[in-house]
Amino acid sequence: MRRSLVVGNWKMNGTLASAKSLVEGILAGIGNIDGDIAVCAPYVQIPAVSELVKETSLALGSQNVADKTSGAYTGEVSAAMLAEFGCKYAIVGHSERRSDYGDTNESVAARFIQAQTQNIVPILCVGETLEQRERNETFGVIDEQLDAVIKAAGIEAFRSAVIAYEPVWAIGTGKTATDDQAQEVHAYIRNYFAKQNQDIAAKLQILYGGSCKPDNAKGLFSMPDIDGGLIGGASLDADSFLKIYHSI
Ligand code: 3PY
Repeated sequence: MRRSLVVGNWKMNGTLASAKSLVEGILAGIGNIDGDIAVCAPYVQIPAVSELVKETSLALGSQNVADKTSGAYTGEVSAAMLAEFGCKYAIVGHSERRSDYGDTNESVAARFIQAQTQNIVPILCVGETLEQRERNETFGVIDEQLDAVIKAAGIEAFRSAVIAYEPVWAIGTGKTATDDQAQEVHAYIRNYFAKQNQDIAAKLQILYGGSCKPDNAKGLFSMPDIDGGLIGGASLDADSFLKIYHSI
């Protein structure tokens, strides 16, 4: 009943030329499978990628969005600006934003709300650090991250949102959660929503992110509560990204 979704998070990589050839490579191999696919490009590459993906089944997203509507916020990019270029998704609360740029649960909630004001689907990232996992705090951390968004946006907002579970210890480290470790947390997240609204929980797409690669995607995506992936490094190569997409 849930559609699968694979999203590339390019992070701060590439040039205009490499972004274009990556998109062309992805478009050439997308095929016709029953699942959704998107790339989240750096802001300045969004206009060019937007032209290339027009009228294709490859959707476009951003890696962040401002927590305010408009005004004197130097360096920020609003949801309305992203909507002008046809962004369908916006990643919010990626752990790199939380740890390196001071994004808090509250500012992530504000970004989530801003995205939805422009019909952009927020991809809300949640996940624990290694220290938190070792202290058995994984579920408590995820509760706090989700509680903050539900408090600000309301549970109904999750009818048009995606969750990405990204254990921080698996990001950029080459370490991946095992299929069972990931499934355990995905099931926990689904159950967290089910306690508030069964229908929303059943329909919510929950992606796994964190060193997801062509050789581990199939196992992860075969788990009952994993609906696809948010892909870092492996999304920078068209063949790897397509192999992951074709694993759904
Ligand atoms: C990773 O896979 O490293 C990611 O951070 C995906 O967002």
